[in-house]
Amino acid sequence: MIGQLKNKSLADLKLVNSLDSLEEWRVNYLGRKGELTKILRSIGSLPDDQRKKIGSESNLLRVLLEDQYKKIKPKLESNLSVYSSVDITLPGRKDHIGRLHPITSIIREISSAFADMGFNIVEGTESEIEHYNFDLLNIPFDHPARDQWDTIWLDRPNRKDNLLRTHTSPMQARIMENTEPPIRVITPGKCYRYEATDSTHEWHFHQIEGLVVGENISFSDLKGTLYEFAKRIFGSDRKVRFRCDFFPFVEPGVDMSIDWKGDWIEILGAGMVHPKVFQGVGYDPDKYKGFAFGMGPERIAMLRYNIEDIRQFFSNDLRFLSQF
Ligand code: FA5
Repeated sequence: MIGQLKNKSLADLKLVNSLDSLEEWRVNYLGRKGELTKILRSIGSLPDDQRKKIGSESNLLRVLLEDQYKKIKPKLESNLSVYSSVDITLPGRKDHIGRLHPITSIIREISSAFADMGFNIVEGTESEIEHYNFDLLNIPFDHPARDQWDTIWLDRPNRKDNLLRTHTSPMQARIMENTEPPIRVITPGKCYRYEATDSTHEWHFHQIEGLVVGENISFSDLKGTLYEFAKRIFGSDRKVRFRCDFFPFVEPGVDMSIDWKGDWIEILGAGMVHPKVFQGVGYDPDKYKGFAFGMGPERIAMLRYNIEDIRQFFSNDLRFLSQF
């Protein structure tokens, strides 16, 4: 009797496909007037020899059916929640697939050009202290060069010297303090300046700093490396211009511009590392020479992709961004 009931109840359970039909099944077998409940209630009136056997078999079956019920119920509920949260009558829409931001792509492209030339890649912090952003770069407190970078200062308890770095050059000293020459490294990252924006200036932008230090590094290494970089990014036909420039942490200093529709766009500042910078990090300036550069990936992306206004990169306009 119990065996037949077991087969029948399990066979019926296989037909259950909704919460309603599960409830019907439960009432049929486990409910107050259910078939198994009826047997359990009648046990007391059975003859002694059958009571024990039927009692334990029907109890085992009850446990089995209750277990099955508990397993199936959450499955049916979760199916229900999928259907209730998705409106399957809505017309299909195309998936929106994201892509890399053009500045991320250009930073990766430039980084891989330098990696091919044997440079390591290191990242630094965007929050800096005056010591690295200015002092170790030979920019003393009262030096007029500090005025070139109107700075965004950070309001920190017990610290008055915290700022958002105005350039990636502080990484020069941080790297030299922790490394022995020879050094050949680039450090990409974000910078911030409190300045008015225009078509070639943003108040936050990226730079890629480069630093090479060794015993026999000369100005021709600097020019050769930067020409090679320009060739790899813009092709060998694009016109490149070097001019003298001043940065307190290099001597001599230059800037490099790229031809832009008959005019020039400056993409980087560079020069031979100033002896005072070497002294500041404990390097012997008579033994070591080096060059450094700091380039702007936004300007390079403008030149590569023919973008007239730098502010478009961070205006978050998908009509612009989805063209890359
Ligand atoms: C510097 O920031 C120096 N630290 C570069 C340097 C490094 C010189 C190592 C010598 C040795 P400058 O302010 O010129 O220099 O900026 C370097 C490049 O960053 C610029 O050529 C430009 O490509 C980019 N850049 C500077 N200011 C902005 C800005 N407001 N918006 C977008 N790009 C900028």
